[in-house]
Amino acid sequence: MMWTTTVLLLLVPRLLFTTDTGNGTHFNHSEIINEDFSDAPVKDYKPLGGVKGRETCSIPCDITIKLLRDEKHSVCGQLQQSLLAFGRSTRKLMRDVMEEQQRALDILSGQVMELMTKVQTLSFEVQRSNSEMYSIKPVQSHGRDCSDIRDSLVSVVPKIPSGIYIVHPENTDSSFEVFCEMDYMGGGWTVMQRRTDGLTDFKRPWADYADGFGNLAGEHWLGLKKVFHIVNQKDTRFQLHMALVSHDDITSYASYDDFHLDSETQFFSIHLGRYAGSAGDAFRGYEQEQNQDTAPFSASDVDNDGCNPFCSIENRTVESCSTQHNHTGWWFNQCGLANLNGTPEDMEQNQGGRTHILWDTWRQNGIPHTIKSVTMKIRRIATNN
Ligand SMILES: [Ca+2]
Repeated sequence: MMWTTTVLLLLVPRLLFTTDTGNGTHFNHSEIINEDFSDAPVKDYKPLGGVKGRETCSIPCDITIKLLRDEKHSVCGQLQQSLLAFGRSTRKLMRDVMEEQQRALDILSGQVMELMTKVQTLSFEVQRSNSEMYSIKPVQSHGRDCSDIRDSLVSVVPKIPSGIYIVHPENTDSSFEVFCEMDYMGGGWTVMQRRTDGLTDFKRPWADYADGFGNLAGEHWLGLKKVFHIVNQKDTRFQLHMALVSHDDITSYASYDDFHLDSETQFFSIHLGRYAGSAGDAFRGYEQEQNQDTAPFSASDVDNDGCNPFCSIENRTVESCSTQHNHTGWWFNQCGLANLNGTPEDMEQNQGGRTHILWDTWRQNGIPHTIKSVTMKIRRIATNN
């Protein structure tokens, strides 16, 4: 069996590394025979079956040798065919495996594409829900003031919601939150004061009136510094609008165009344009000494009220209009006929001092209305571009 083992050792590596290309893919039968089955072994051949020597052969030795050689050739041929078949089946198996893997890859590829499409759809869905959230929680849009925000959103948002927005007026380093009324008289109103329930204490010193206080969504004073920044932007003109509601739910308003404030060094003196409205021009009053236009702001600890050392009001001597008006802040001028920072409560309960919201020119049958709520708001009315 030695020769069979030799043939296998020689043939198997060659068959395993054979490819289908080229002329070298098939074995040269004669070469194999020449390599491994040369006539040389004939000399050393020892007959099988205990045959020893030419003299012991039952059949002529050369015939036996020929038969054995033919048998070797036949076995070798069969072995070669088997190995070739093995090689073919191996290559076919590899092709099948590769085709199977390709099909699996195609399926995975399709699944990846499907997942990517789903991710894209979900992204669009998230963007859409974000834009819907925007209308519920509007503190996301920035602009110079509420009019600027209104102008930038009006073409992209069908209904701009009222609420708290962030503004960054021109020529300032600071951004701050304001309440924007977007559904009142065309929208774009920045609320600078709101008084509705009396729960917020308006007895405040100068610093609070300068910086602002209260709850933007409810009662608050935006702050003179912030209002100054908004109304002193380049190429802008602002309208000041006071909306009043009486205890018996009658509404009225007073409006001034070209409203602006001086800086803090000038105590935020107020400047008012033309009056329009149904509540009367309480800021200017009926007489010159009642006129609050151009008056500086006063608070309980900063006295610019024109009563120096005192005023005589309704037969009473008044040194401080702020003290007279429940320690609130306002553009008092010899106290005057307006102070919207008073308390929204019944006048009958406030004998003596003037603690209530005052707009003395809004009257019914000669008697001032009792005011239960007020909102002061500003809006751009024109640009000079
Ligand atoms: Ca005074």
